[in-house]
Amino acid sequence: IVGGTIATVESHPWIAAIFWRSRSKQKVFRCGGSLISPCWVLTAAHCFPDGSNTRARRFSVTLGKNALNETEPTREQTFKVEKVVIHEEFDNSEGNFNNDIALLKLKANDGHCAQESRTVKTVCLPPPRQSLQAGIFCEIAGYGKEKKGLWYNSQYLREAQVSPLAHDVCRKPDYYGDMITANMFCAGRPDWSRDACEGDSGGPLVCEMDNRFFLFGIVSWGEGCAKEYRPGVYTTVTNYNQWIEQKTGLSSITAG
Ligand code: 4AZ
Repeated sequence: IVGGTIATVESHPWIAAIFWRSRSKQKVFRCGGSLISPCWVLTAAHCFPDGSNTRARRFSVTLGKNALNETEPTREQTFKVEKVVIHEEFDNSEGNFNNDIALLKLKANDGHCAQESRTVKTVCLPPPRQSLQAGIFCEIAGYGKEKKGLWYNSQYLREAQVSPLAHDVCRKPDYYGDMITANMFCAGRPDWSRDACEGDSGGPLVCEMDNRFFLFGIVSWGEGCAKEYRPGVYTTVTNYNQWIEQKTGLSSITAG
C-alpha cells in the first residue's frame, strides 16, 4: 500500500496472508486474500502463475496477522490449502489479467477451518449486480510495498482509502483505454496519492453500505503504484457471485 497508514488486523479481520513454501522449506509471502466463509479465501488468479491445482500443498494461509515477519499465536490462525480453484477464463494474453479471481479451500484442523475471533471474521459479498458508485470511499489493505521499486514488502498490515472511478473514465485513452474490461474497475485518489502496490495483489477492496463492509474488489493490477492516470485495477467481485457459489457450494454467503 502506497500512502496509507499502519492498520490493525482487527479493522480488516477478513484479510488473509498467502504463503508459498519453497523447496528449501522457506515460507515466502505471495499474496493477500479475503476470508469469505470459514473454509474459503477469495484471491487473485495471477497469484498462481503456473495455474497448478496439484501444488495446493505448497501453499498456506494465515488469518489474523498484523506483522508479516512475526507470529502472534493467540491472534493468528494458520491453515494448509486443500484446493486452489482458478477461474477457467482467467486470461493474461492481452496483459490485463481478465477474470483475475481464484478460491483457496482451507484444510480443516480437527473438523473446523477459521474460527471467529476479534482478529478473524468473514467478509460479506455484495448482492449480485449491486453497482458501485463512483466517488464513494472504499478501503484497501495489504502487506505489499510502500513504494514501487522497493525490494521489500511492508512489515505491517497497511490500509488506505480509495474511491472507485467511473468505467468510462478509466477506459479513456489517457487512462487505461480498452485494457479495462467489464470484469474490472479502477479506484484511486484525485491526487494519485494512495494506491495498492506489489504484494497487495489478491487482497480486499471493501466499501461500506448500511454500516457493513462488502467485498467489492480484489487487488489485481496497475501500471506502477500511485502514478498519475494509472489508478489501481480491481476484479469486480459482483460479476462472480454465481461462480463463487458453484465452486464453494455455499448458496447464501451473500448474507454474510
Ligand atoms: C502488483 O504487482 C501490483 N497499483 C498490484 C497492484 C498495483 C500495481 C501492481 C496497483 O501486484
